[in-house]
Amino acid sequence: MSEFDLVIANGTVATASDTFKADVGIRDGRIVALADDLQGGIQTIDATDHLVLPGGIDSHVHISQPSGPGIVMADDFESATRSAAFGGNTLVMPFCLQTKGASLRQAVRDYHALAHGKCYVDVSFHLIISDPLPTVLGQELPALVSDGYTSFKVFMTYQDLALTDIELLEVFSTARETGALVMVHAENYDAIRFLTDRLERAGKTAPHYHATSRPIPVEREATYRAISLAELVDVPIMIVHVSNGEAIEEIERARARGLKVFSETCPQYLVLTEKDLEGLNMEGAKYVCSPPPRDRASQEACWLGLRREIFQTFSSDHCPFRYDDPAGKLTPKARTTFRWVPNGIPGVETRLPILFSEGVVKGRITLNQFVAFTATNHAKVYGLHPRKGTIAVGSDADIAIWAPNRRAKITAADLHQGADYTPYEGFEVTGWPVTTVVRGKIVVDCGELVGSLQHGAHIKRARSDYAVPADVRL
Ligand code: DUC
Ligand code: ZN
Ligand code: ZN
Repeated sequence: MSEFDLVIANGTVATASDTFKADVGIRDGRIVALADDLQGGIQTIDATDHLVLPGGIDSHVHISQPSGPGIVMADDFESATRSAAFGGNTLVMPFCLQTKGASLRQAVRDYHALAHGKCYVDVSFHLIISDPLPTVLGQELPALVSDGYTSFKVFMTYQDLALTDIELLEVFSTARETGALVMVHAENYDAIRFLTDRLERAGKTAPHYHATSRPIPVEREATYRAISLAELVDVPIMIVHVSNGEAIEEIERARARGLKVFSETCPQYLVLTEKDLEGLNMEGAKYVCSPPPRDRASQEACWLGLRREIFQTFSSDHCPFRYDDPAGKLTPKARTTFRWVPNGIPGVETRLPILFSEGVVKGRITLNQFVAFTATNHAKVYGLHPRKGTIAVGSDADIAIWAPNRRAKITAADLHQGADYTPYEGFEVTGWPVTTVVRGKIVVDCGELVGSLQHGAHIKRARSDYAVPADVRL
């Protein structure tokens, strides 16, 4: 009998802490050996001149999420996980949305039905709490956390999603009691409504006014308020999609006070600006996401936040809508005002190449930081480590093999997503993931899809160490 099902030979392995030459021996979906020269694989991949990295974990993606009347997300589980695999990811974490008045448990059942048999890579669900009913906070949520859904997102903006301060406090308090990690979308709903009404009255309705309606103070205030409310109940929080230096300063100030405030940024805040929303006619709608891309100074602040490891995770916030589609960005109402442009951009396939090229190749971050920001820290923050997010004996064999010198120009025609455009069209990168292995099975082989929709599984998660309140000693 062969010792290994698969050997990845002659590559350079990098983890969040080390870079070394080693062969990786895989059996029954797990890494069972790391050594100089492994023989005896049923199958061998020659990774000479390639990097062997933990498969990307994208802990912030939206798949088949209800998005309002007449609007349909561009990706279902099949296309999203295919696109993720081509982008070097082995696990993605989409959000299971509770709609107002509805049961969270039923939402989870329905979401599993959408994912079942439709995943090329592994998935693990976060929850979104839109209606903190007594039954949800008292019974459903604690039971779901015990069942392995150990993180959930709350919104401080959007009709039908925004929670009031007292609701946030109730939800934060439940997170503390159950040991779940809360993710916060920090933007001030009333301020956005005020600015949007004023812009519309002045006839300023083109897509680029989306950015004008959500300036930095809208995000900075909500970030500070979320932190303060979390401080009141002593619960750790994760501020997602941070876009600028003033919000980062609030996070740093909170940390300096000893609070457990974690944070995430995304590619759009490193390489896009609000100028991108100024395209002709409706073209700017392709870049409408929230918070909006800002300016060069904000980009620099986010790079510094990565370099100084203020951010733990770098996610795509993949939230895809087709552009040329009445069920997407060009929904008829969107032509009347930016208020109705579906909010979000695709990015699960381009997240890793953009950070690798702009970060590692250009010397802004190290290769080991890249691994931490794109895989290991996601696993640690969300209760998947050490099974996921690293290359170590005993861990799942979730691996991306990279051609570090390969040059590519990003174009929608080459991507494997459901959306008909990419906000990064024409962006040039160096370094591309060529082969993706999920629990020992090759899903993408030198740019060819060879995986099966039955292979990707939903992964239950442990409670995160990051969710332990600051005053509790382990
Ligand atoms: N928040 C997200 O996290 N994704 C897309 C839209 C939004 O507001
Ligand atoms: Zn959000
Ligand atoms: Zn999101």
